Amino acid sequence: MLILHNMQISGNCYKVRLAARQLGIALQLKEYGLGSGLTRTPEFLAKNPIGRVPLLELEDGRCLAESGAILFYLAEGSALVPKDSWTRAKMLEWMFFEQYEHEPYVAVARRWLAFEPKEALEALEAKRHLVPEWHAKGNVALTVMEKHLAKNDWFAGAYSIADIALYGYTHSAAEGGFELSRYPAVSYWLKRVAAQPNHIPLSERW
Ligand SMILES: N[C@@H](CCC(=O)N[C@@H](CS)C(=O)NCC(=O)O)C(=O)O
Repeated sequence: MLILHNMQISGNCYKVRLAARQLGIALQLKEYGLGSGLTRTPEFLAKNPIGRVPLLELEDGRCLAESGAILFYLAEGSALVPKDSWTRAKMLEWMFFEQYEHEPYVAVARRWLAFEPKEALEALEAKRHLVPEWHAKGNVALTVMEKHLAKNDWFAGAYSIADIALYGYTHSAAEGGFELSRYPAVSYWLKRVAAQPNHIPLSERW
């Protein structure tokens, strides 16, 4: 069986759990707690030198990092990846947008404002000056999404892994101090994603 090296609260890991569930792919989960240091052990770094989860481990021991790459690997050939090459490229465009323009601000604000363990308060204080920048840049990304979703139901044709990738941290953006009520089209899209067959919430244990 495929092993997902997982952190339950991570939106990046949630994307993979959600796609796998919707694709009917079984996963064995191995949990890495936030701040546990378990992603930086020599054993884990031998599997993923980047030292981060999600990490998908195949039965033959090959390992694949990066949530977007894992989504693409699991979903290729399914209805979650457009058949048409242009629409598939647009899907990838949104997934790269998610990683460069959205996740570094929307996810990072949530991570530090909602989840950093008490013992790391000093580290949070050192980052406090970055919060306005995370919010400003995260709101730029949400505005880009809002403009697209005002005219389209999905990011690339039909519901695809681009929607899953962007849902991961958008649906929990309030935990990072973002006001989703400012984005009505995004809010309707969140409801459409959550209404897809076999949707699971981030908190659901495998
Ligand atoms: N670009 C990566 C980001 C992965 C990432 O930042 N993972 C975090 C959890 S969300 C992590 O492993 N943190 C633990 C660590 O850095 O040691 C992806 O999309 O998978």
